[in-house]
Amino acid sequence: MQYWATPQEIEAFAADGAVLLRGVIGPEWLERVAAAIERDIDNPGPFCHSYEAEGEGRFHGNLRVWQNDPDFRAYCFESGLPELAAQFFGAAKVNLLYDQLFVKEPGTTNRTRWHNDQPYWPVRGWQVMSFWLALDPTTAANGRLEFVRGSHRWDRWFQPEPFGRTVTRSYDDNPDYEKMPDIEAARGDYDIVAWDMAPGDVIAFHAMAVHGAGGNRRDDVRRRGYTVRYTGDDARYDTRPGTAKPLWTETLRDGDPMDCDLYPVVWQRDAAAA
Ligand SMILES: O=C(O)CCC(=O)C(=O)O
Repeated sequence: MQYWATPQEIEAFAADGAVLLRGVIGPEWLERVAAAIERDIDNPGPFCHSYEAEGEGRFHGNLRVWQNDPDFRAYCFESGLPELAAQFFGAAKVNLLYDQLFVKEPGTTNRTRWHNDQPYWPVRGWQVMSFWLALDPTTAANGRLEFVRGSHRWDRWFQPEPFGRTVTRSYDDNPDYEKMPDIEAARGDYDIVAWDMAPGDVIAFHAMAVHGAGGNRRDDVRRRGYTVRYTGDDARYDTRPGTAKPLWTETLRDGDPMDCDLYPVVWQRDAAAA
């Protein structure tokens, strides 16, 4: 069943840059995505970027997984998230940007460093957002996401840094980006917001929102997160330096609308009305 955001949720997203949506994804999709995650861990695609675990655990990351597995693809296209993105954007068209896995196994103490997403991505425009799906009960103890409230409106582009020591950077420095301040060391100076989540809950967040996550300090609960990212009407391909090379395409030139095989149109108002 399609999840529609309430006016309060849309307002919270606009003001805070992130909002928790409860029970967006039902048991059937959860089962399909969970099975696809296990397939990806066993047989990861070319963009796998597992981060070296600091503890006993394992931090499995991968992107563009929709291109490898029909169930990830179906989720990105048919789970109702494109329509939901259109609702948040107020857009007539939604493109899939890409999807990404973040699986922290029990005992994986790695933090996900504070960052904002759009500096990594070859896209400009305001209508760029993500939906982070929890597949496990997620709390402060096993690495729930945290956001700096309102940071999407700072208009600050922070230099991406790898999430793990062994990850090869897939992007260059951009001289116009600034260094991320040490938010962790000065948490009290920031308005940090976070939510405990149940499987099927989703956090909708803006691509410029500053966010991070703790490690999974539980020894009995995984923390499987699956993010899908979409763009709306005003998004344009952007060849500025510093973006992640696995997201580059030869098909588009700077300033083009996103539409192409890598960034397919997944929802259109005209088609939905027909
Ligand atoms: O799940 C995590 O640890 C990080 C998620 C994240 O940064 C994202 O989805 O943009």
